[in-house]
Amino acid sequence: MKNYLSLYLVTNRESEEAEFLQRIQEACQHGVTLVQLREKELSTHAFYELAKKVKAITESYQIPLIINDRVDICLAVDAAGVHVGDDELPVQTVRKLIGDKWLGVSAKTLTRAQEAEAQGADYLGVGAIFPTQTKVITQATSMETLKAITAGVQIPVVAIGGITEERLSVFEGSGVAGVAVVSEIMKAESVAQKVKKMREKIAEWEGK
Ligand code: TZP
Repeated sequence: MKNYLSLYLVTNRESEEAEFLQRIQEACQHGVTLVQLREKELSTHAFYELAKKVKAITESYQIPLIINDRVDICLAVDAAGVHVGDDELPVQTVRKLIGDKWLGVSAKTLTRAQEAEAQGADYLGVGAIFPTQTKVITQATSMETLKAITAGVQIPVVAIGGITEERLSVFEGSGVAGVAVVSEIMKAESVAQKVKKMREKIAEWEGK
């Protein structure tokens, strides 16, 4: 799964649905490697309907879809996996529910990261590394903590929070498998150009 984490798009639905889906489609077409559907305010039914539409897009590009928080939606649409934070079901419970689907867990400390790994996480999301404009309850995670986590677990780690094209170079040598991005892509003037440029920059340090 590590290869799928390189440029990880986390969605933020701030536009009309047609434009939202169009942005996801453009991002998939031009090089994001994974999409996480993150919805905090939709009803279960609306989330399910939206997830089916997003999955139709990601599937057409053979890109995995991860559902934020909601195990039920993940199973209902047969997504590739689910990503959970601290306020969700315990990691080992999610693992039991989803079988061998991918399980991502948010971690802000090395202790939490190692716990999540032991409890069955497939990958970790670590951040916010930089201040973020996206509506989220989070706290800052330093680059030192990020590096301690990548060195202290076997599973792949994705950095998140305020990641822009300009900031990508700071992750060279950090040990991350990739970066997760919301606004830099979802709010880009040209999603296609932004994704292409980010992929090029990531390729410069990937594998180093
Ligand atoms: N978790 C930690 S920061 C964040 C999430 C979901 C939001 C990141 O959004 P952006 O716009 O890429 O800073």
